[in-house]
Amino acid sequence: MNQNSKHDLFRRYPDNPILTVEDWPYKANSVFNAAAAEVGGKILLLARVEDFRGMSHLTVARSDDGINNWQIEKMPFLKPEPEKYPEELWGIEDPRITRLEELNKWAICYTAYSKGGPLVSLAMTSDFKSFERMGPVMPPEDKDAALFPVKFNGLWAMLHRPVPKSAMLGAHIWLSFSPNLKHWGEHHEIIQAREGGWWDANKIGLCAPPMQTKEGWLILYHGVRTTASGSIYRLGLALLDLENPAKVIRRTDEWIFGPKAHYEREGDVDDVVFPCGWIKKKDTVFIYYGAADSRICVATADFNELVDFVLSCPDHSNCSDWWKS
Ligand code: BMA
Repeated sequence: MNQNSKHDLFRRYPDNPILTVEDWPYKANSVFNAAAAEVGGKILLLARVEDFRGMSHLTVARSDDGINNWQIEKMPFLKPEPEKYPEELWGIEDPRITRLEELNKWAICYTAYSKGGPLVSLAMTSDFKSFERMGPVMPPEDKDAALFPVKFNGLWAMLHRPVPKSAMLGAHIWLSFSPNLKHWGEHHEIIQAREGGWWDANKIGLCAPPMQTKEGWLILYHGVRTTASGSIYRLGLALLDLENPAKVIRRTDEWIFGPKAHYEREGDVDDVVFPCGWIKKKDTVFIYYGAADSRICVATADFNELVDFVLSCPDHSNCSDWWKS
């Protein structure tokens, strides 16, 4: 391991998983990949719930401390309505929540599974009781999207992961801008999946929404390693410039968290850790992640350790495709 190794940044909660389908007030196959937000002094998770047809919807759970005593809504918050919104034909998956202070609302980016493939849809809410659909904002195939909480030069910004027609070209993280959250343009490819034997070769995607730090926007992303016995989903960090988020300042070489515990290694899809939300409370970051596409877990990290670590990683400011050489 080199000096930039750090496999103990995230500490698993000893009583993981914190939420499973056994806790659910109605019958379902699995609960996983939950978005997170702090709402009215509580931690709110918007969980992906997969039914026995294989289609997903989103349901709200609330807890005072973000770990115990979850109150789970008896009805879904956001469920597919393919008659009115055909892009939701095969379900709604993997939400990410961003607080937009300027609008006094939360924005929820989610994957709508359309006949043409997964795409990015956006919904707005001010109370997590009702919501307004903004509709699809990126065509298929595109997912793993989240908004930044602030505008840049008067434009909203979104990270997302389009997939090119040829898998050979790799699936990378892009940044796009919008004046009104509906019409998106000024697209930049900003974080590339690496190639060859890397843990994050060929396919990466944003996990939780970008977290603002004094040093830049902290990005948590997943990398997918394809092996003879399936894919392994692991996590890395990057840091984007505060003023110009198209500029990647740092990126971890090694993954910082991967499937190790039995509840991450075995499930409907083995060897997956898949966070969709993180919450900073004082100096502790709570990372909420789906484990093996079957259950919801939490890990904690020290905020300053995360920032110090990413700052100690290779400088990317002047690099393009440096890993190929
Ligand atoms: C990704 C997404 C996630 C899922 C992961 C592992 O493509 O569909 O929802 O957790 O695969 O199966």
